[in-house]
Amino acid sequence: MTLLQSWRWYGPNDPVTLQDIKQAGATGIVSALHHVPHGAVWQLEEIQERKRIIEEAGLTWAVVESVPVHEAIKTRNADCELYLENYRQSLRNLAACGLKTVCYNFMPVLDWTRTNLELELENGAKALYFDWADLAVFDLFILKRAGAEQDYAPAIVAKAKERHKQSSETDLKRLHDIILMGVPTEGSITLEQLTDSIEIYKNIGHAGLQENLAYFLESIMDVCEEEGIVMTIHPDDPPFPILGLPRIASSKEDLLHIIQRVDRKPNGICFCTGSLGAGGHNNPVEILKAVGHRVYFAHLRNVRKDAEGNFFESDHLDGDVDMYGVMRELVAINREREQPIPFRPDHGHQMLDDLHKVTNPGYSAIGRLKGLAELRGLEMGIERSLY
Ligand code: CS2
Ligand code: MN
Repeated sequence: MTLLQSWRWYGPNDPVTLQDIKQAGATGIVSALHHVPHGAVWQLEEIQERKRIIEEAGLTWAVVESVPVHEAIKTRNADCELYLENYRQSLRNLAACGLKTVCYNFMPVLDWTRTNLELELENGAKALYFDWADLAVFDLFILKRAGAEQDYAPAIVAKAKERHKQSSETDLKRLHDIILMGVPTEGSITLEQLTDSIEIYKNIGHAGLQENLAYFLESIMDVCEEEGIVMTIHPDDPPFPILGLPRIASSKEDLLHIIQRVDRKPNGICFCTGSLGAGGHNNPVEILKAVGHRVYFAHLRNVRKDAEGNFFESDHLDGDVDMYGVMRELVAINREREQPIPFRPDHGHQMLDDLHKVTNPGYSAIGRLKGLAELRGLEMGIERSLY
């Protein structure tokens, strides 16, 4: 049994069609009802409708990514119980439609963060990029967060000041928009909202956020067990604290803590090599060996870091992540499973014809097609030579 080759599809508005995905060779669809406001119950009819569209194209809806966890749950505020009940109801409705693998994240306020969505590579393709000095420009001069300077190395602060001097209004606006950008169709947040959230999370802190995650998991595990659902937490991206916000899913220790703190089978992990691999403290192969028994979904992509810790998303088989090592381990884990583990190429470069199209950052077709093709070949090579 091979891994399940999957592909994220944003729904009927995604410029990449289900037909395109079939040509790319994926059979599992990773999708979500992005139009449903965060925290609202996913209605049965809506789930059925999305499922129907996917199946009519001859594909299967393999993973729900994501059922977003409302900020009320992450911060455990007064509305928490209401949103937990909504979450449980969404899970029940998904299970009623046969959808049993769910991805989510527990990153405060922002999902993944980059500072440039079109870093031009030597070959002309474009990649997503994270740069510390640019983040510092945002933090110090756009967000103007109190005490921000202390969170950066002096050399980065100096660089940021210099860069800020040379930035035009347009440059700063672009940086502002990129950092505050949300998942396509789910919308962005404002600077004011971000500032308010930073204050709230300052009081919660690292340990508090860990507790809030444990509370969330404990509140949904019975439903998951009853319905046969597995939850997979997506690691923090990037895997270190930014903008003064706490991070609790950034390392091997964090992931072990999560699965041990609520030690029940549905409490699983979405193993994202690109997110984990962006941290110098992480060795993805080692992490997979430690937590593999709870990995029910994988995101495979690569990153290349420089000495300062800036990183860009590199080709799937070429970067700091030992993709051969990861795939070898994943294939071994998959062989012990009854259901194949779904994986998707996560992001890809914007390249070839896609350079002339409007695409979702990281989610253009051709770059992911290339990534998927390489990963599929790698898997087959491992299968044929080792087993
Ligand atoms: C995704 C995340 O594009 C990506 O990097 O892996 O947006 C992911 O869907 C969420 O963090 C999971 O909740
Ligand atoms: Mn990912």
